[in-house]
Amino acid sequence: MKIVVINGANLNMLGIREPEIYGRESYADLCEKIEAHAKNISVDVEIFQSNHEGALVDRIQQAYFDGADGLVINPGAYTHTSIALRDALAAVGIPAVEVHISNVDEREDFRKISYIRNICKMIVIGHGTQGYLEAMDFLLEEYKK
Ligand code: DHK
Repeated sequence: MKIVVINGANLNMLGIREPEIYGRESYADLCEKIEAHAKNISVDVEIFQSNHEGALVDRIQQAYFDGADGLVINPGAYTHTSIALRDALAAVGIPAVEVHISNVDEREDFRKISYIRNICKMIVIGHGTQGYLEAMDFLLEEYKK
């Protein structure tokens, strides 16, 4: 099974940005954690981060052409703004899980809107970086069905 983990705007700033909200782990720590988990559950994983909306669209499309079986996506702020990301997820039809480190439903009202939520099979919010691993486990279970 091949999973692509896609992170959007400002997630490269983990550990530096608002640690009281996003924690003290760096982006490199997150990538290490994802890679170690992938090894444990025997899935192939590729991790991608960009601050640019179009690059995220390109990476979603690329996942289709690469034959990816699942997507874990945290678009950062593009969650709340991007019809293009929603359309890309709908276009490729790859089972996807929306992840947010913080509990977006308990923050500002504008964070309660997600353009991708009803395209995704599941959402994990407010579980910190552990949420990425839960999303991978879910996708693996779906894949086995
Ligand atoms: C990350 C961001 O960058 C925010 O724009 C989202 C999300 C929340 C997170 O919790 O991972 O609103």
